Amino acid sequence: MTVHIGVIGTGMIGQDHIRRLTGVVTGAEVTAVTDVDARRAKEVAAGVGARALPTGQDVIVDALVDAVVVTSWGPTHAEYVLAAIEAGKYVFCEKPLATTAEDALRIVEAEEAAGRRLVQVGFMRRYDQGYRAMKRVIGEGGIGSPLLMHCAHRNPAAPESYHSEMATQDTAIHEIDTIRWLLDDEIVSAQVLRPRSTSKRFEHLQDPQIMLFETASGVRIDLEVFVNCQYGYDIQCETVGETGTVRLPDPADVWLRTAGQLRTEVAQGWKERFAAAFDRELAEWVASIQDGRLAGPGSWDGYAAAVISDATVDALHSGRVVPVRLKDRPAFYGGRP
Ligand code: NAD
Ligand code: ISE
Repeated sequence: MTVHIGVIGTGMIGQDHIRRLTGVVTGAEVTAVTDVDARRAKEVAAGVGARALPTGQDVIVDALVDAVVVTSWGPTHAEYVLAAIEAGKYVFCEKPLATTAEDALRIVEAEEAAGRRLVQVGFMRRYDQGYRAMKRVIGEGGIGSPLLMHCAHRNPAAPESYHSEMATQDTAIHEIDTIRWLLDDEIVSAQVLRPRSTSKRFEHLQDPQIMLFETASGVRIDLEVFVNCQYGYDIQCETVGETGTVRLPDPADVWLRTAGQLRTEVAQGWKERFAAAFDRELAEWVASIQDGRLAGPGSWDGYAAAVISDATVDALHSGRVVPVRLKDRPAFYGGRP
């Protein structure tokens, strides 16, 4: 069965997902798109033989759309996800699920009331080969009980519109989800340290930041977020356990020996670094719709990430260790994270 897909938001990642759903993933067809920039929507639609519709609501209720992909700006996500649930359609929403914990909770409640899982959140690192291997090792007891985790999330440069809170809301949100999923544990507190800022940033930005998280079982995580590191898009993660450590590999690339040097390339952006993970994420999403059983990160994960993100932003401003207060996880969403 072909899954007919409507895409809301035809910007950078919207276009990348449309290319993927059209040319990489089997069993999917993009039948409708929209964007507040109608000209852009029309151009993108023409490129894949889809229709450009005036609004997101039109896409959601369209009879030729079975499932919706939301790739518009973060603050618009909740409204579209709620409308898709109301229409009884599967919806894949890029991160964040919602920009407030209240909106994320409304989505959790709406989905529970609908009685079946309809929502998947775009936490694509769960589909990265290296992260999957790390989760397998931890789950099989390969390093004993995890005790510590060291992470770094570096981007080459951030635009002027990027502000200090976005280091959490836009960037660290990936690690917030990955930590919960890798450790099968819940984050219970957050703290943020402010090192000396790089001179290569816009004045208003605190960059880098060090975030410290603690989980319910007592694992401590340090995360460096550095979005003007200049040299590339670099994601690091090492988990230290009682009997060993497991570390994320660098993406495979050749090593060049020349002129007295040994060199390899560093990725320059998320598109390149996580290309294979995005492919797998959407392929598995489409396959799970065909099976009628969503299995990827869902509304509860989007809600938990939003609450932890709020606590981390609070910690940035207050300098305190801020506790994370999640609602009780509904039985509908199964066991821990
Ligand atoms: P973008 O600005 O390139 O594209 C967003 C598009 O949405 C724009 O074309 C804009 O006109 C359109 N839009 C905005 N409001 C809309 C609305 N109400 N209805 C319809 N269209 C609307 O941004 P982007 O980089 O593509 O990011 C989009 C989303 O994807 C963000 O939530 C971002 O956090 C997420 N993202 C995720 C990753 C990842 O690594 N998973 C990477 C990049 C972006
Ligand atoms: C961007 O939106 C992403 O999701 C990238 O993965 C992240 O590295 C970047 O900091 C965000 O702005």
